[in-house]
Amino acid sequence: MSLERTSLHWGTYDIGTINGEVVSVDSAPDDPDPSPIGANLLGNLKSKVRIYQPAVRESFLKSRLKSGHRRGREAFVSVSWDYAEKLVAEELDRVRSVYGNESIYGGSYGWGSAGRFHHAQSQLHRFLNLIGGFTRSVNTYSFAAAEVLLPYIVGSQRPFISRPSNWQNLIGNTELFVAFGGIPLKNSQVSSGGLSAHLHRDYMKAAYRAGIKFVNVSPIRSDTKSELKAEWVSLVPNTDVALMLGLAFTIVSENLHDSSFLENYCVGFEKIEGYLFGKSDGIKKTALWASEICGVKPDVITSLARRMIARRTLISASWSMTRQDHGEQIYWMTITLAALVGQIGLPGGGFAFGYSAENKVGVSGLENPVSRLAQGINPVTSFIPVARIADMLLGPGQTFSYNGADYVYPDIRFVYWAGGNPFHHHQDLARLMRAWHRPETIICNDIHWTATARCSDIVLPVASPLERNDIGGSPSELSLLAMKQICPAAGEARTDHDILSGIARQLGVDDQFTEGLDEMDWIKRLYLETVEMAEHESQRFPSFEEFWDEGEFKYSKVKDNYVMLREFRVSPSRDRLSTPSGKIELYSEVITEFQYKDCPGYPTWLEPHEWLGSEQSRDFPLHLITNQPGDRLHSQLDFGPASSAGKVSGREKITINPDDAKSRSIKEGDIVRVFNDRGEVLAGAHICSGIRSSVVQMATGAWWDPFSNKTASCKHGNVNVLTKDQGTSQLAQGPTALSCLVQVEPYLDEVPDLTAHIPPEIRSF
Ligand SMILES: Nc1nc2c(c(=O)[nH]1)N[C@H]1C(S)=C(S)[C@@H](COP(=O)(O)OP(=O)(O)OC[C@H]3O[C@@H](n4cnc5c(=O)[nH]c(N)nc54)[C@H](O)[C@@H]3O)O[C@H]1N2
Ligand SMILES: Nc1nc2c(c(=O)[nH]1)N[C@H]1C(S)=C(S)[C@@H](COP(=O)(O)OP(=O)(O)OC[C@H]3O[C@@H](n4cnc5c(=O)[nH]c(N)nc54)[C@H](O)[C@@H]3O)O[C@H]1N2
Ligand SMILES: [Mo]
Repeated sequence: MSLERTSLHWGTYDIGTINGEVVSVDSAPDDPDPSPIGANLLGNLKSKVRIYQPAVRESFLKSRLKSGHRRGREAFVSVSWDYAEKLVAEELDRVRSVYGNESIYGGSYGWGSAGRFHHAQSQLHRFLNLIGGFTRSVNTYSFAAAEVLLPYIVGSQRPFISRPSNWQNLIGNTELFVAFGGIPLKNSQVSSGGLSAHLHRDYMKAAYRAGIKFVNVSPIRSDTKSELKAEWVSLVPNTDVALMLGLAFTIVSENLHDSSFLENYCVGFEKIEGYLFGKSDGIKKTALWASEICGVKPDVITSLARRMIARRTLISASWSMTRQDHGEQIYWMTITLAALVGQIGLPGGGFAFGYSAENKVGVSGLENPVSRLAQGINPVTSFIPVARIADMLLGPGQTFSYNGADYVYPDIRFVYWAGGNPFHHHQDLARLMRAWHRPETIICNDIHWTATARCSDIVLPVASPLERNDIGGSPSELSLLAMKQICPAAGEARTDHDILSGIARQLGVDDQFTEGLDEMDWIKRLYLETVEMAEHESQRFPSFEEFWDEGEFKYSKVKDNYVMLREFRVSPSRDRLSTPSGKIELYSEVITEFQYKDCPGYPTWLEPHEWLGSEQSRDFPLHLITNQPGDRLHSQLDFGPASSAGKVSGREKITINPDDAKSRSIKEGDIVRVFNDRGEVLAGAHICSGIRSSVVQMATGAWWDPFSNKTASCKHGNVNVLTKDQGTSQLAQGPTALSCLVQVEPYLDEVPDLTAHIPPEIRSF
């Protein structure tokens, strides 16, 4: 057995292999809380769903352009690399000369694997830029609403979304931690880019020992670990804005708000006050009003409001809050509530987003630059907000609004995806499939036969992160990581870099693409650039060779006491925010001028398109929460042992409250049908009193496995068959997967076999 250490998005492991297959996965000894997700690596390199050879969809090979409607339903033909490279190059050349580079969609959203050099999307963008550019996507699925909104409210976005005051600062200062959407420890198992030590569990324990009282505001009790003994405020999903308005009304009507903070650091309090007292709509946002919407008792709301004022209080909201209809409002309201309390910029107080959403959030307080692969310049200007992909493919030439302007969807003829799985991540998969029929050519580079690979025309096999060298890290993580090749690539798999170099050669741009460097040259370059960017830091970096031998470089400079917005608090005139007023904008004139009904000029309770108070709840009376899986990263390695162990009766688990189960005659372990008017999926029932009644929960990431030819279905439990594909608002156009109603019933038919983890039929040329 050979043993080597490397890092992945979910941790650093000593990996044992025999004959090119993973047989043991042991977490690095100094990881205090290793992630069990690592076990999914066992047997993954030579699994039956591995893509071993370049392959072309059968009728694409025969009749190319006229067969888009057959995507996902046919056999593939294996071809040589030479053939595949030429075919991709010919198609790219044809499309760009006939329709222009705008017709190439290269957004290619997705996490790919850890590592700065082999980051699939960066490689693809670098390549596409060299051949004239592509239509791109902007923002993320994670928190698009925040990315677009926050610059208007607090002047920028990333520092607020992913760098809240760190735990070191909370411990000893915070007294009350009110967590909207909880602080789910399961999510801190990962960090995009790689990590070496999982730190949140220890910080949470220390915070508990330091006497911080936690309040978990969520329909799901386990969103805060039981060790924290959090008070559980269970609310109707998607009603947090109403609850916060009830809290705000209590504070202002009892004259408990911090007038001096509001005057010196904020603009727009009068508008908020007017809205709270019903000046604009005749409705007072009392605790009773809020209670009727959010289902939390009025006295719980008033007492929480008073405690928030009396204690040093941190008000946090999870990233998931932005992935619901009108997801902009909740972050705006969180900031507004924190402004009324008046502790923004003080140790342990204020607002925060995303604690433990990834390992790096709330830990270091650092912003260490890590070099990325240079991607060049994209001469094409067309773009979409990332979650509008189906709209774009279905509606070329149509106009869409985004962030204060109107744009037109380009006419996409060619799609290239590397490092993402839209048939995992996008909403309303049947609709996506209809849209996916339209382009003339779809290419996918992946390691495994995911749904996206199966629904593509040309599929190129990628070397997994264990089969290549790389450098890992991310600005708020605590180390730079040497990612070492564990074994040679299986079958004919190649790195994305090598695949794209081959296509670049066909198109005459390989010299610019590779710059004549090999893998280790690139890794060394990225390391040296990282060192150069950090030169002002006092810490001495080792030589590249020392770093590579050592396997890791730990940053010594961790901010012990990072307080978000401390400088602004100390001197609001010197450290102005980059908002128009230089202050926190509880009311934004700029947003008001956009005149978006679905995103007015101050935080507002707007009913989601689907929630338990809406009409559809008569037919579909359960709110489905589709959150991140605890036992895998999204859809990656869903067939692995850790992910498989989490399934119930072989299907994705659905957690259901005992009352809802009883009234439907559902027992633990039963296979159930979960459905709405967009589709149906099978799932395995888990009955649990830790979920609010009328709410059910399923994790994302079960590989899509439609009943034969019925795209609006899944035998396995892919939740995105059920979710709605609609933007958060005209401002951000973010995804709204978390606003989704369903019905659940026992599944009484014969249970079909799963086929998602079996590759499509592959014929020889
Ligand atoms: N209903 C619902 N849907 C959601 C969410 C939700 O909360 N609810 N969350 C959303 C969020 S926040 C996100 S970020 C997305 C995540 O969506 P994705 O990032 O698309 O999900 P992954 O499963 O990580 O997909 C990564 C793909 O890249 C492949 N891959 C890994 N390494 C490499 C490589 O080196 N090269 C290439 N070419 N391929 C590689 C993997 O095999 C996998 O197929 O999902 C979104 N979808
Ligand atoms: N293990 C693991 N960790 C991950 C990932 C993964 O795939 N696996 N994915 C990573 C990615 S890409 C991202 S973006 C982050 C996402 O991080 P988050 O967005 O924080 O993660 P989620 O688990 O989707 O949602 C957190 C919780 O919000 C609660 N919630 C949902 N809707 C509502 C609501 O309307 N009101 C309230 N009060 N609560 C609600 C749910 O109960 C849910 O458990 O996680 C990252 N971490
Ligand atoms: Mo995400």
